[in-house]
Amino acid sequence: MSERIANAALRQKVMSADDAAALIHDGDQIGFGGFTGSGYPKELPGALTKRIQESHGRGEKFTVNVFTGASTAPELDGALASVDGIGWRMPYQSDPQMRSKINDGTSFYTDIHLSESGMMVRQGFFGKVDFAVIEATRITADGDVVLTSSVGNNAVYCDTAEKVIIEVNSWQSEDLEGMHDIYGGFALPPNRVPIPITHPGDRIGDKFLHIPQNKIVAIIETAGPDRNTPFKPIDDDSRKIAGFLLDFYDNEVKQGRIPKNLLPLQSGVGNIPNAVLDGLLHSDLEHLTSYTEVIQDGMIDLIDAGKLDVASATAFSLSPDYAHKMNENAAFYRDHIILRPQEISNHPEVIRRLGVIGANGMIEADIYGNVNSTHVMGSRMMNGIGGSGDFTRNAYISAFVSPSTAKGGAISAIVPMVSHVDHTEHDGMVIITEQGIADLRGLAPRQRAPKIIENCAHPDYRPMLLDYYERALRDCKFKHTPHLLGEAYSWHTRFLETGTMKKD
Ligand code: 0RQ
Repeated sequence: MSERIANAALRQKVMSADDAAALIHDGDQIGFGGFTGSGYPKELPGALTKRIQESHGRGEKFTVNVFTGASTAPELDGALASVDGIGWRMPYQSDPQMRSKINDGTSFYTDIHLSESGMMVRQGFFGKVDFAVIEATRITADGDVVLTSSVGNNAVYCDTAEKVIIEVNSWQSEDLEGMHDIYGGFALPPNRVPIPITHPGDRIGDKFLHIPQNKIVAIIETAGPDRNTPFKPIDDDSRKIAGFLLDFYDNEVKQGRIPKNLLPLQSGVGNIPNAVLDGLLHSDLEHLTSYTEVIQDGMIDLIDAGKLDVASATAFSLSPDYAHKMNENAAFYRDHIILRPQEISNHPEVIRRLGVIGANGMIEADIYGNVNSTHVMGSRMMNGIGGSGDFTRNAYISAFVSPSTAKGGAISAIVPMVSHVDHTEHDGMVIITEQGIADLRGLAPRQRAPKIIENCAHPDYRPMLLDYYERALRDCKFKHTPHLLGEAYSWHTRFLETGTMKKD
């Protein structure tokens, strides 16, 4: 048995994943650890999938309700979804199988701001949590748990669940100990107190997760890697978008609105944020800080180059090479990285206080600056709002970044009216595509529209958007936010009917 379980009583609870899965029943609500493919349980979900499949084979009903931190991996979301094992899911996902079960109506999905998901569990809005299933790298002699590559909602699920199952994963570095900062000061209103973070590097909690031992019903030993996906090479459009964003920051410094080393940075995941981090690496900026959700490869490069003093997040989202590097050098990186519960990494109060500057991806924006991050053509769920709302609404400056077209040019990312709204015109401040940047701060709707169309829309769609806007301005009775309601969604319906938003 692994020496990673140092507590004698807990060693007695080691069992196989199959035996642990046998404790779970139809209708159970399970809070799984895991955030963007990091720190999720590796074996119990597969064993549970098998159990569900066998039940279905006998004609019995068996689904579970799945709570997580954010997205997980094919071994968790993918496996359970593939056997129609998930009745309801929250708060974020990005797995192709899970996505298709949400969109074909098999599974309910409640898409929630990541900062609010744990809070709502504590408030009891989702009912009783039956099991928490989390991953640890080590359990101390005192029974304290050292988490792995994400914190996510682990603490809230262990606090609220009736029973806890822990996977102790020997693939994860034991040197992660000391990187986590588990804040336990959550209370329900009216007893809340300020969260005492005034700098991204502040530690306010404990390095261990404390779980009452009588709740722990099973421990499983595992050795599997996280779902670490390689980043695509940075493409030209991403580089252009990153260039616009960095020039914009540079100008903000020149205008005296932000300090020379910027303010704590938040970036979404993906190709464009990666290009932004690469741009920062090749800039002369120093003493950067980050208060964000996930640590990506580019942040590790910035730490290595001595440019990023500290990064606060709730999880890693690393490529396989960088995950290996983290496992080898966690003792070094833990002086520069803090992993917090997502209730804290994404907390509006802290984001607002620190003056975080954020940049997130989008599906589409409209000519007035409303943004859709989640639904393709208004109905098909892509991933979820994730942390984009937590940061956008509360950041000092919040930008949305996207190529100006999708699907080989058949879709314009700038449309007359968004087909679903996640971030209203009141939230986002700056929109950037490879065509250019629209700084919307302080602008009224009629000042915004021409700017977004001229600066951000693709030339193939610019005349169509201008034509729509000018006719709306002429024909709509009310001039504050002019629209032609009968036509506002014609771009989306045309795409659904013909496969392109372009006219003949
Ligand atoms: O689909 O892969 O099938 O071709 O959306 O688009 O351009 O590769 O960009 O990976 O950054 O994702 C908004 C989805 C953008 C993401 C979104 C299609 C496009 C492609 C991906 P294919 P790209 P990205 C921190 C913050 C919400 C959560 C968030 C997201 C696929 O950024 O999920 O911000 N954001 N979290 O073809 C139809 C359009 C489209 C479109 C793109 N207008 N119409 N399809 N696509 N635009 C992280 C966390 O919270 C964990």
